[in-house]
Amino acid sequence: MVEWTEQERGIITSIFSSLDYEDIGPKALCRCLIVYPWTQRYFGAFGNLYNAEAIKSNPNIAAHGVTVLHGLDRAVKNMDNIKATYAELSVLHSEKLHVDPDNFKLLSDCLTIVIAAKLGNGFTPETQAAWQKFLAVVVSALGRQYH
Ligand code: HNI
Repeated sequence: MVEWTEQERGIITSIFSSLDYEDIGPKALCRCLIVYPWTQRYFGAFGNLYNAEAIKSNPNIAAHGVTVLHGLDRAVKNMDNIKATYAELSVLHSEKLHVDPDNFKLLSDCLTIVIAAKLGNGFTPETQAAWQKFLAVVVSALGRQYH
């Protein structure tokens, strides 16, 4: 089981409490789809993804970016049991959506970049360390049900 220090818990909770889901979620997902275009293949039913502008103005993508952050919210609320919290979501991404689990890391990196840009100087090395540890646990939990 992953151990969290009080400082790490505090950092993760405070990032989420100040997070504007409607801003950060879409930006992170758009960045992932633009920087790693092969990730677009899972969003064929989402409408126009023709170029970066189309992706950034696609309302379905924006809405899904918010959904992903709400998914992360569940991990924040269950930091001591992220694996079990994501068991079902992992099965969904594996068996139904057939998302290559390598992509979880790509999206989480995009999220880190967007949050770092937002926090500016507030994104200290300690903040980055706690944040990336959190995302690494999320990525591992989402990849658990793949076989
Ligand atoms: Ni993901 C659906 C959370 C990474 C492709 N995804 C969801 C849902 C949540 C979610 C929550 C909604 C589930 C439901 O309807 O019950 N996804 C997350 C999280 C991460 C993640 C927390 C990682 C941080 N998903 C990814 C990645 C891809 C991805 C990296 C593809 C590149 N997800 C999808 C697709 C759907 C999806 C596709 C279904 C969307 C739809 O509405 O059809």
